[in-house]
Amino acid sequence: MPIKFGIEFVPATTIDGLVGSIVQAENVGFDYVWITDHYANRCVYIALTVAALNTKRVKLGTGVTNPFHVHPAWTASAIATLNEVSNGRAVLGIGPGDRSTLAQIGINLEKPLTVVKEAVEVIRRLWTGETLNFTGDTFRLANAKLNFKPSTSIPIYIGAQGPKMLELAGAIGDGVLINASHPKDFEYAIKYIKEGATRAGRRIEDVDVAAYAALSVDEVSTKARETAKTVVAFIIAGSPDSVLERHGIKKEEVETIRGALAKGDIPGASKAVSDASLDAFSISGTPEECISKIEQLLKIGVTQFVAGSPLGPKKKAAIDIIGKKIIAAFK
Ligand code: F42
Repeated sequence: MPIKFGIEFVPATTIDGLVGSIVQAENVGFDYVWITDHYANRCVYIALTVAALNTKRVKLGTGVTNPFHVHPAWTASAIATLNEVSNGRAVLGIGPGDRSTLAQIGINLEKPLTVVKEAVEVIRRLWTGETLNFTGDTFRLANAKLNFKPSTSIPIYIGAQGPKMLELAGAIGDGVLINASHPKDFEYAIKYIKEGATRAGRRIEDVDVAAYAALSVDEVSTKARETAKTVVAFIIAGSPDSVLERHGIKKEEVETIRGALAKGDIPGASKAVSDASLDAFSISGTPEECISKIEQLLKIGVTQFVAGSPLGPKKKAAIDIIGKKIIAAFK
């Protein structure tokens, strides 16, 4: 199976601006468009609908929504509607949600594993047209039924980094979206996905393992790497100690970055990002350098590469380079 290519879009700009980039991504050969979901950005479903109306081939998904903020019955209806509007191109990406964003609106991430597991079951069962009576630990539905059902089967991808969430994705996901860029993180993740799959009587081949990576590409390597520094500073600031230790990131570097970001000093945080950190938390460089890193991920078992922010110093040029040089190299 050739590797599939996806691209992440953050609806932080107007939908008008976003849709031009989505059409460009379809034209240069991407297979999947994933749009992030945070309440503070433009609404993911409106962005996906406009994308559906302006594209023909690319698959379109939430990357990722969460069942703490949005009830799974609502998600089941929204994604089934997107599937209609896009002629069967919808995919659902769902994860526990971003802890700090949800905290801003008073939502605590309690029992994230149970909530995601139950949400996926509720959504799948509603999609079958079943009249659902469901008593879970976190969701209760009584005589719930959709008045329509998807005409094609819709894959569900689970956003996961932690061992238990990765196992769950292996057990019940059609795919898994892993926010990471380095082979070590995928070796770690695939071990747990495999365990989950095996325990559920499935095979890892049943799961599309997607690397949701921070990519920055430019014909000039230093320009690409400089651009990746801000994203990497934020990744380091939000990473648990276990992940920072896995990559041997020095404590002083982490403290400098976190201290600068706490003061709103983004240039200061970016300046503190070392070359080693750039390599641990991004794929950045020339197209050839990026291709060789993606090849390493393929060997480990990654089956979809999702080009995540920042893409490159200039977004439009970067999407073209990814299509013409990187995607073309794997065809
Ligand atoms: N989050 C967003 O809010 N919006 C996005 O657009 C978004 C995109 C995205 C894309 C890819 C991706 O991989 C993640 C993305 N995220 C996005 C983040 C995502 O929503 C999650 O925050 C992120 O994936 C972190 O998830 P995690 O796998 O690390 O899970 C956390 C919550 C965790 O604690 N996991 C533990 C584990 O081991 O996996 C589970 C702990 C556990 O078992 N808990 C028990 C339970 O029932 O849940 C309860 C234990 C107890 O005693 O309470």
